[in-house]
Amino acid sequence: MKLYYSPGACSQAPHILLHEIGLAHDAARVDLRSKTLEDGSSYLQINPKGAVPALALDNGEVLTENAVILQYLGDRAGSDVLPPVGDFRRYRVLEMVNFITTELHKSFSPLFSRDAGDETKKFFRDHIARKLDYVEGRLGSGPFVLGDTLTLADPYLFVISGWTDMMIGLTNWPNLTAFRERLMQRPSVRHVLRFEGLLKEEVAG
Ligand SMILES: N[C@@H](CCC(=O)N[C@@H](CS)C(=O)NCC(=O)O)C(=O)O
Repeated sequence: MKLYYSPGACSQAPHILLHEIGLAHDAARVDLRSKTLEDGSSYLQINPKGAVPALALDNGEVLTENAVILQYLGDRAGSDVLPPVGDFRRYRVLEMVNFITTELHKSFSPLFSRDAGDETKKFFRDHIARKLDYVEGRLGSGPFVLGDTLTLADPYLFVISGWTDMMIGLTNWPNLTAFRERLMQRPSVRHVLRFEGLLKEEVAG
């Protein structure tokens, strides 16, 4: 299978998950501005919506939408990253993934946009801050957002914590800060950050 990604984008969540669950994959970098791949071909032929992530499966299907790609990988893993149908813990994982994708992820889009004005950006920063207050309470001392076990929600929340660090600052959320630092120590996360050219000490060095 092949993951289409852009460095630091939400595609980093399935990228980390692929390493957590040890599924063999290729990763193809997408230029989101020009919608092209590194060989110059059009990414719109892979995903006409033009967004990452997309996951090309070995059977020729291309799956899109981050929350659904995460679920697909979770079911392929067959582990506690996504408990099986019938196990109520599954719905707790999906509840958190859905919260992250609908309440947090898309609220960052105006902050990254050149077209959004200061007032719009303030509105979304305040909105995100209120949602992060909820996450902060859920996280507690962790280690993961749903307690003792890493689930689909954690790599996704890791991405959100990075965007928060960049666009708002993490000062108001010590539990989220500690969560980010814990995840940063995981081999899967370090590997993906290095692969995407984002491992800070190496970028600085
Ligand atoms: N609905 C999609 C949205 C994904 C999305 O927002 N991806 C961003 C990067 S984090 C992107 O590719 N933006 C460029 C674009 O949409 O043209 C999903 O949940 O997977």
